[in-house]
Amino acid sequence: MKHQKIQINKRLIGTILMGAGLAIIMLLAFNLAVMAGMLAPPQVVEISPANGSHNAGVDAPISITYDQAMDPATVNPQSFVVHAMQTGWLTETLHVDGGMIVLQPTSPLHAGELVQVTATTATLSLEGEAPLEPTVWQFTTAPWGGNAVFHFSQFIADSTGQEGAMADLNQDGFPDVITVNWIGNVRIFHNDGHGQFNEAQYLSFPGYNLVGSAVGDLDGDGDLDAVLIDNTNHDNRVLWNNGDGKFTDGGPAFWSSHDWTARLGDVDGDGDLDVIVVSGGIDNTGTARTWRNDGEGHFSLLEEFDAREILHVTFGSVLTARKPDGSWEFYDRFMALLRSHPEAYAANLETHFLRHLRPFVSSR
Ligand SMILES: [Ca+2]
Ligand SMILES: [Ca+2]
Ligand SMILES: [Ca+2]
Ligand SMILES: [Ca+2]
Repeated sequence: MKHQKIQINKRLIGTILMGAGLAIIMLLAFNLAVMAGMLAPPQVVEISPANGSHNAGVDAPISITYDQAMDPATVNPQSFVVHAMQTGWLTETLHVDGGMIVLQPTSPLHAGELVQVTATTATLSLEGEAPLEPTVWQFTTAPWGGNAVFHFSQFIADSTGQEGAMADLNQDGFPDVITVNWIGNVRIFHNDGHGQFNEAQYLSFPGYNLVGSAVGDLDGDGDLDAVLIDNTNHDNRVLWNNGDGKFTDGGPAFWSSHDWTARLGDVDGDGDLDVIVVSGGIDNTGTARTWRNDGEGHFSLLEEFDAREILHVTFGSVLTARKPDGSWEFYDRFMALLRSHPEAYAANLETHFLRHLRPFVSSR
């Protein structure tokens, strides 16, 4: 009996030792993998077409390459997002070749089309590691032909027309036009394929002072929606594309403060298009606001930035810029200009300092 007990204990100790040995080996393997960089976050090696390029082919593959093999199961149009701003969200099947993720457009993009790409952190390496940061870039496709000589073709807006946008709203391959005007009207024109535009829809927002519009797929269903920018105190609106290039009013989307214009872009790297709005402000100081998209076209204020700061920083860098030989680029000429117009300089200084001091002056 006693002998048997000793036998059991020996077996138990053996099992424990074997388990511990296995754990040590696994720990070692894990450490070796980390040391070999196998579990390091994927690093971007290359993107194509290059960021900011203006001569990408209309059928060029769009790709990102990481320094390690990526897991195809994590790659889809929501994790590698391509917004072609005249075509819409590209939902083609993506291909993974080692560390390279590729989208090959199934039909050519438009000439001169802006394309915005987000490689999100939802794509994982085969080891399950996510890139530390999303990669967001944009490029423009190259135009072909053309000699920069223009001939009048068609009159499609009215005298109160403001900022319009061109994009393939009904997804038939030809760019269409949306225009907004000063008295709250929106007109949608569809391209007949021969460059002739026919009015397809007319919307009216009485009291609105529409000055800007921007087009992009804001709700992630593939078709191009529109943001309408108001210059009074009405909320800016979103129009939802029904898929056929006609729109349903989405109602007030986010507030306006004498806004002027909007641009769409993925500012937070999650794949959906956010909105950057530039407003004139009541005192015309200028403010940029970023409105974050929740992916379904609901917007919340992400950031507010006083555009005057840009002016100050730019002014400083221009003033201190030097030529390769060390001499001033602009400083001498600028100072000479000020010295030759002392009255104008003094008047401008007064206006400038008063603007800064006004907030501190009591209204009593
Ligand atoms: Ca079209
Ligand atoms: Ca849409
Ligand atoms: Ca839609
Ligand atoms: Ca976004």
